[in-house]
Formats: sequence, C-alpha cells, structure tokens
Amino acid sequence: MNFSIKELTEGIKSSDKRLLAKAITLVESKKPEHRILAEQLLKEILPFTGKSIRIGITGTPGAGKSTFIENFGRLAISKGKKVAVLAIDPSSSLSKGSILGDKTRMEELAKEENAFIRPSPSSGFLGGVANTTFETMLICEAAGYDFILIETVGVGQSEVLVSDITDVFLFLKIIGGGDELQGIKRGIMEMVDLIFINKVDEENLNKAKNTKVELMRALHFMHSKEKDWKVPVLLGSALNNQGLDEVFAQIEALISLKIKNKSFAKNRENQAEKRFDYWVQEYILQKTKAEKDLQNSYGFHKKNASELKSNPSSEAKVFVEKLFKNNPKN
Ligand SMILES: Nc1nc2c(ncn2[C@@H]2O[C@H](COP(=O)(O)OP(=O)(O)OP(=O)(O)O)[C@@H](O)[C@H]2O)c(=O)[nH]1
Ligand SMILES: [Mg+2]
Repeated sequence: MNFSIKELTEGIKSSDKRLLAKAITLVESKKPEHRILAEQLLKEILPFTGKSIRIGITGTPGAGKSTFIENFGRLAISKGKKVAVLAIDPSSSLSKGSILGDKTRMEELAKEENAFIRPSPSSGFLGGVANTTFETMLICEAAGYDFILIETVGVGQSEVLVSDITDVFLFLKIIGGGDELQGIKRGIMEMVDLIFINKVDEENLNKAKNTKVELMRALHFMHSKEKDWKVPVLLGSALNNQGLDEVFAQIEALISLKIKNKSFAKNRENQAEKRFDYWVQEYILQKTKAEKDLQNSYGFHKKNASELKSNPSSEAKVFVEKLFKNNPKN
C-alpha cells in the first residue's frame, strides 16, 4: 500500500475520490496485513460516520434499478445531497461481475462532482460481501455522502444482505402479464418499505394501476415492518424522471417516522450486532488457520467433513469444542 492511514483518513474527510477508492480497496482486501490497516483506518473515520440515509434497491434483472439510481441520484444532488452508489453482487466471483456494464448506464450520474460510484467487490463469500459493502458505506459516510444507494444484483440472497445494512428498502417492480404476484417471493414483500412500479407510460397506465391494486392487496396481509407505516406503491418511470420526487418525499417521511418511533437507531444497532457476529466467526477461523498447533486438527476434521465421514456440522462442533478445551483459561 502506497498510502499512510493518515493520508487516507485526510483524503476521505476531504472527499478525494481517488483516495476514497484506495481506502475501499483496502477494506475489501482479504490479506491479514491489509486487514490490520483497514481496522486502523475504520477506527479513525468512525466518529464521522452514521449520518447518511442508507437505501437498498432491489428488483428483477432489467427492472430499471440502475436507471432509477442514475436519475434518483441526480435528483438528490439537485436538492443539495451528495450521493454514493454501491452495488452488491454475490455472483460476481463467478461471472467476474456485471457491474462494470452498469457503470456505463450511470454515465450522467458519474459526471456529477457530488456523486461517487463504486462497483461491487469481485470476490468473497456472501457474508463477506455484505460486510465489505458495510465498511465501504462507512467510508462514504465519512466522506460526507448523504445518500448511499445500494443496488442488489441478481436474485436470491442479495436482498437479505442489502436489507441487513440499509435503513430503507425499495423494490422496483415492472408490470408483468398474468398473475402479477407470481415470482415475487414473500420474503421480499416482507422486507420492502416502498414499492415503485417502473416503466409506466400512458399506454400501460391501466395495467400499472391493476398491478398496484394487486400489490396493495398482498401487502395488506403482510406483517407491517414499521409501526404506522403503510408501504406506498408508487407509479412512474425511472427513465423519464417521473415519480422520483414522490419517492424522495416518501423516503424522507419514512426516515422521520423511524426516528420518531426510535426504530432508526435500534435497527442500526441490530445491524451492527450482526456485523460483530460475522467478525467473531471470521477471526476465529483466521486465527485457527494461522496457529501451527491447530492446523493438523483443523485439517483432520475438515477432511472428515469433505469425505462425508460425518456431517460437516457435527465435525465442526467437535473441532470447536476441542478449541475451547485447549484454552487454559476455560
Ligand atoms: N421505457 C422505459 N424503459 C426503462 C425505464 N427504466 C429503465 N428502462 C430500461 O430498461 C432497461 C434495463 O434498465 P436497467 O436500469 O439497466 O435495469 P437494472 O434493473 O439495473 O438491470 P440489471 O442490473 O441488469 O438487473 C434499460 O434499457 C433501460 O433503459 C423506464 O422507466 N421506462
Ligand atoms: Mg443494474
């Protein structure tokens, strides 16, 4: 690394995009020596974090998430906000990332002085990806970004990961034929704070309204995530800048309500606890792998698991019990 922690800290605080990118690369690194530096850096910037609104954006491939972020981001900038865009892509380690393609779709936003766009990490297992995205978000906050927009890519677990690190979860829906709700996992409906039906124009306005009715009916049976919050279903077009102002207003309304309900801070505390648990597991594993005396035992049990001599979970349990027994303090 060619930069000192002091230089990186100063760079972040002055919102220097080049140093911001370097700092993010550092927290994304899996190398233990980089991790030590990353911890130092995070300690320095922590007092300057926490002030942004963290927004997750999900939706089926092609729903218009990137287009939405581009134009919503520009709208937020026009209202005096600084906007950072991150993407979480659990599949990118296999596909080598589809995000660079997305970046070009955010051309206009990328030109803005007050925007920062960061592609997702290209490696790491699921929990790890969410974790580096969380730390990247802290770095962006310390750099003074007011809105952090996180695009989920693909389907599956990425929604859960993003909702685990955000304050607001937005679902972009497109009008489909037939049964509108088919293909929407119940899990997603339970996570959303706001639904935006995208690609609505004059020709499909009626269909969009039907979709809205069906969504609202489905939402009616859902357990409400936030007290006194009825998930709004909005209609618009990300491409033509229609309905984005309303999204902005609803996000502000939700944040105010969460602050009033005291759930805003509580939610973030819960999220930090999850991050803590993640790191407990990660560091135990790292330390185990680094300790010479443990390597044989670790290798032995891992091999048993890989050969399916016993259930991997049982094998891990035996190993962890050994670990704690060997500790003279226990
Ligand atoms: N007509 C119309 N097209 C739109 C609208 N929003 C997005 N699109 C188009 O839909 C296509 C997909 O948009 P993206 O923003 O790339 O969608 P995405 O959800 O980010 O896609 P992935 O990241 O690949 O999952 C592009 O060709 C957009 O121009 C809209 O409001 N109206
Ligand atoms: Mg996209």
